[in-house]
Amino acid sequence: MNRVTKPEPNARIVILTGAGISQESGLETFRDPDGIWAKVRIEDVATPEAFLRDPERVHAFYNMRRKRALTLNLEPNAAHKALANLEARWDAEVLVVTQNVDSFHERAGTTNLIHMHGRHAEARCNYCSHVVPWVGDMSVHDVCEGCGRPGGLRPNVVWFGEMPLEMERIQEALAMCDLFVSIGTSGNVYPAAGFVALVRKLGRGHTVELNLEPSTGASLFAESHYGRATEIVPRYVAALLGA
Ligand code: BJW
Repeated sequence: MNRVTKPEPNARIVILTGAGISQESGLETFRDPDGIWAKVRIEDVATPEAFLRDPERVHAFYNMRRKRALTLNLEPNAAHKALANLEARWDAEVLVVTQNVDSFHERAGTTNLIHMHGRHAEARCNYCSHVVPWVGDMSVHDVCEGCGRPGGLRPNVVWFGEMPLEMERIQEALAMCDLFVSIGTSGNVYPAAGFVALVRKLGRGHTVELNLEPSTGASLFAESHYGRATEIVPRYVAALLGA
């Protein structure tokens, strides 16, 4: 690994993760050649308009992914575990902001975590916004336990054209951070793709990219390390912790 710039021990750290960190746990990424968007069209499954037009199709897509994630005994990998270890051992705040809808970060032990694109193991009611955990298949016939109406339940994920979750808290953390690390994301989807520019504009944090290959915004990062997440993330974390 190239030289790692070590922040002060009291540095506040924000870590953005994307599909690449979960790839070696057995989940598909979105934009790699064999990724999800090579097999289905975004307009058919990942917009509010798609859900209005054909809710059964959207449910089938998310039921398939939820089932895969929950039944194949997929496990958090060394990269998820390294980030949990960093949070446990670092003296100042470590906030993980994930675009992923899987639960690997929390299962690895990360507690200070924002799921900015939601979680696929939850349902949200379009009528009353009630959110409940959801493990099985979801359908247009399911009834919301909050308002008692059928037909409004959808996966609690953020589709294109919808506002990602907890943006205010994320923006505050980016403005205050001393170190911003982006892991396993292609840098194609906003607002997450704009976080590195925001940190630079605010003039505070050191910026680092850890990815399989340079992302779309690679030139904006002050430091970068390329390779598989299960190799470079534990090595990077060990360097931060001085191990
Ligand atoms: C490895 C690895 C290994 C592989 N180790 N690395 C025009 C210009 C600018 C913006 C817009 C525009 N038109 C529309 C927009 C906005 C739009 C947008 O960004 N569109 C772009 C496509 C242009 N964004 C939105 O609509 C968002 N909302 C929004 O903007 O609200 C308004 C707003 C205004 C102001 C402030 C705030 C908000 C919502 C976006 C919702 C995205 N939803 C999805 C689906 C979630 C549910 C689900 O899972 O089904 O989120 S799409 C999908 O992409 C998913 C992901 O979270 C997201 C990002 O993907 P990610 O994680 O980067 O995955 P990949 O596959 O792209 O990349 C993987 C990377 O890992 C690659 O680099 C690999 O090399 C690497 N990798 N294996 C390490 N083993």
